[in-house]
Amino acid sequence: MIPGLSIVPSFVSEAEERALIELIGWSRDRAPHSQRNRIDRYCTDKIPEPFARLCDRLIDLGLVSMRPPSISVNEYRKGQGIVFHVDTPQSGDVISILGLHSDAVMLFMRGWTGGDPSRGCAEFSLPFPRRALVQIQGECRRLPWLHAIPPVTEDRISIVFRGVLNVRPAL
Ligand SMILES: O=C(O)CCC(=O)C(=O)O
Repeated sequence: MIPGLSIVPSFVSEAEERALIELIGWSRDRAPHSQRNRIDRYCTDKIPEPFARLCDRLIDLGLVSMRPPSISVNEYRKGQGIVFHVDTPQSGDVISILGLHSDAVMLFMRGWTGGDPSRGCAEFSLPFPRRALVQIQGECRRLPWLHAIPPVTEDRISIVFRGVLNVRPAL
């Protein structure tokens, strides 16, 4: 495992997963997006109650030090993924990602090594089962580390909690 990378299996139950998918409004009749996955964003005062409860669970389990102020929902159709990237500094020190609806893989690469950046040159491959929570912080949160989701083999959703700052000791 890369330093700073961790996974919590079964962060939500199967019943909770079903309720979250219903809330997100997974709609099979929505026109498929050809390249990019669909993204919805929520900020501090407009976070739906079920997402707020997940934030409380993150705190109760000691996984974050504060309520994540920003939540994004990614909706991937079969064949869609997200290319290698590093999240912006505004995304905070800890990124927490809950995978729903299908299993996936998360790839990690240390800087560009040439070749197709969307697949193929990963140095570390993390199986990311549905209902698990992946946390990216510390070393793997920063360049030169990049992460990606290769094209998914089944429709998938992820809920991404951002904006959490590590509490630093006062000087
Ligand atoms: O969907 C995922 O599991 C990863 C999402 C991600 O890396 C991002 O939104 O920046």
